[in-house]
Amino acid sequence: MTDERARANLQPLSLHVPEPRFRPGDPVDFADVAVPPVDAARRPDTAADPRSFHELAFGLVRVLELDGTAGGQWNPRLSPDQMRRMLRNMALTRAFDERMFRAQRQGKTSFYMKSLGEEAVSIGAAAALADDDMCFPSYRQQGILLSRGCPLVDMMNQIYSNRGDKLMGRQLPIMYSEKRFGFFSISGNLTTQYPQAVGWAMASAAKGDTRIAATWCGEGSTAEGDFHSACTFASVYRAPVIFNVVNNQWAISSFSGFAGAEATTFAARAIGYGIAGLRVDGNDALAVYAATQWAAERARTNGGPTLIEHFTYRAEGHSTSDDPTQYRSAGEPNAWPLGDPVVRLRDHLIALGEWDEERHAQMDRELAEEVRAAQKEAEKNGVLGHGMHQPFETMFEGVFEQTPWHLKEQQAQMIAERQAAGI
Ligand SMILES: Cc1ncc(C[n+]2csc(CCOP(=O)(O)OP(=O)(O)O)c2C)c(N)n1
Ligand SMILES: [Mg+2]
Repeated sequence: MTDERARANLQPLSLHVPEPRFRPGDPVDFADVAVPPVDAARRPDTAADPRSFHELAFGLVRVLELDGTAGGQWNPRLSPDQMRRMLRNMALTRAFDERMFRAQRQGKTSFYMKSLGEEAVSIGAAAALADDDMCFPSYRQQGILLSRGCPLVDMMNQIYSNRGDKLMGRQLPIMYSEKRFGFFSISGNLTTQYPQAVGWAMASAAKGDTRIAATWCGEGSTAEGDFHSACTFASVYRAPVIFNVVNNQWAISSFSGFAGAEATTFAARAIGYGIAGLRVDGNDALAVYAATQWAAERARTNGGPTLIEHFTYRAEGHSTSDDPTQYRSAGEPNAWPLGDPVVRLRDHLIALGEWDEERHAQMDRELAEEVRAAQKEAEKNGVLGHGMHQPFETMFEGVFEQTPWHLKEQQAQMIAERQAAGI
């Protein structure tokens, strides 16, 4: 029976609606963002029981201090050549992004997404994975394709949906698909890649293969059901998969609190599924490398999945269609306490005596020229919106092995209508 009188003194029920700390015009202070020293996180054995290192889901795996020194148990001790390659790939990603962003502003394509400030997440992982491990990325991991040597012209052809676009203009610009480079087709439907990665990983194991899968999604995307069903399957079957959550604080204009960041970390999601969870400084390319290498070894030795949260910051807009000045303080990107991933690796190499400002500037000039030359080449195949780059009737092809009768009918009708209109 309900006792109305007993409840009479209670406050009415209410909901907590998260609110970001800084809005446009607010001064920014990230003093409460904990940045532990590099030796604070221990590195467990890759075969360890996930229950024995829960604290790693709440701390921050770091290798590079902000003064350019490196240390701690997670230091992967890479050679200067390996680190210079990673630095170059991050700088290439930045140069490519810059050029393609401008191409969108010049009306040569309809859409582009930069990864400014998050380059280490892709480049560190690509360096640690085997080249034939299968990647199921989101739309901000262009750095993987660039690391694996995908020709810039091919990527640009896709962005321009031109005659050279192997996807024949059927995907939104930047939603690449590159079987050659172990890069699964990007989907605009957030987080669908998560269960797909688990399925691929399970198939790899079922076939007795040695390749593993890795997948990426943003922190906002962890709110999707697909994220959770992927974690359940991976946990149950100990699938050889690495789950990367790129926590760049924002999901377009929604801050991370709407995906649960006020209550716990994203790495802590792993604990509920009984899988390994690591929270990593996402602006530290060496830490991303080390965590990925650890998770890859675990997966490849049948130790099961790892969930890695990459703590980073989206330094610019969500995409070319976004204007972050409308919803967040302009001071945030510069106040972000984990710095710039390119600068951090550069400073480390300089501190080692393996790099200098002049070589860095020279590298940037070379990369800008490489990207500019590729752009010129790609534009010979046309740009988006300027002409019909693919035979229009091909839009009905390539989905089904045998085109169904109703699509054949629509295709024929379209051809007839265009002929009648004299196009
Ligand atoms: C299922 C689904 N819901 C919503 C959208 C619209 N949408 C596209 S990107 C995005 C934000 C995703 O943010 P996050 O997962 O944090 O990734 P980020 O863009 O920060 O890398 C949203 C809501 C979508 N594409 N698919
Ligand atoms: Mg995000």
